[in-house]
Amino acid sequence: TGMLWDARTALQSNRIVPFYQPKVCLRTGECVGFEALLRWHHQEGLRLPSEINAALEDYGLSVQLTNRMLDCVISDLAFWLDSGVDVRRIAINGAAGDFRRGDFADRILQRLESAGLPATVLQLEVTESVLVSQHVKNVDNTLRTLARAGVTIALDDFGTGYASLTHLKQFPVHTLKIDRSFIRRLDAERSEDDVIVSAVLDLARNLGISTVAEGIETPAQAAYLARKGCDVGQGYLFGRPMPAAQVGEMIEVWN
Ligand code: G
Ligand code: G
Ligand code: NA
Ligand code: MN
Repeated sequence: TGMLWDARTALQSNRIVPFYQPKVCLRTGECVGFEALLRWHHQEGLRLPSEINAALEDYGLSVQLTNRMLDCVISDLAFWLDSGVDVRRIAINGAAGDFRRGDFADRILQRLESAGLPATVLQLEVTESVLVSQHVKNVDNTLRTLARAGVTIALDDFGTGYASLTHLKQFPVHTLKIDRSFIRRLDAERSEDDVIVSAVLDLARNLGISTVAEGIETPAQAAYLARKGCDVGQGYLFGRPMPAAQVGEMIEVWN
């Protein structure tokens, strides 16, 4: 398809880059890290990941896409470390296809080692669907290897997929990211989302898992979540995904 051709060309010509969206401690207001979100500079403007992801995943190219993002993120991290910009932790997104061959942990850890970076600068976000994929054995081994090395694991879009609560015990999950669809109506009166979000926050607290709320757009949502004990917030209220060049300034302003 034209889409696949475009996507492959973009991968080869380095027109896929990470943008970085800040994560903010809801208690102190400090910036505690960023999520790397891919952006594609296309002739017709900036394209979003959903468009490229679907095209590449169908053709088994998600490994190349993740490698490209990893290379960019690690080179940005090395630059930030050199120039005294403390970004804390950067999260990258893994796809189901990344776990097919069983070499995902090596792909991450070898790059960190080559760059002389500690594993603790990275977090891996995976969606619930990855945990129930057919490569569950590889997923389990990979997440354990990464966690042992110091890469933390976040479960993305929590509450929208198929993962059962058992997965929280089975896999080394450090962080739950509560999906943005539950956050949207939090400042409306008595929405069911209040009940769900409160339950997830309680569950996470009792399991010793930290929490991130996605898609925070209003101060009321942030205040509600802070009151309920949610650790970290992410969303347009704090910042949109931004190019690497703006990250240093963001940290200076917030911390
Ligand atoms: O940035 P945006 O809202 O368009 O992201 C849409 C979806 O694409 C999100 O679910 C996000 O997790 C996913 N995504 C963003 N960047 C990457 C990436 O580098 N790799 C993978 N596999 N998914 C990504
Ligand atoms: O699948 P994932 O949850 O990782 O998707 C994150 C996507 O949500 C990114 O594409 C990002 O651009 C988008 N996003 C981030 N913050 C907000 C927000 O506050 N509001 C909305 N509507 N989208 C957001
Ligand atoms: Na994500
Ligand atoms: Mn998400």
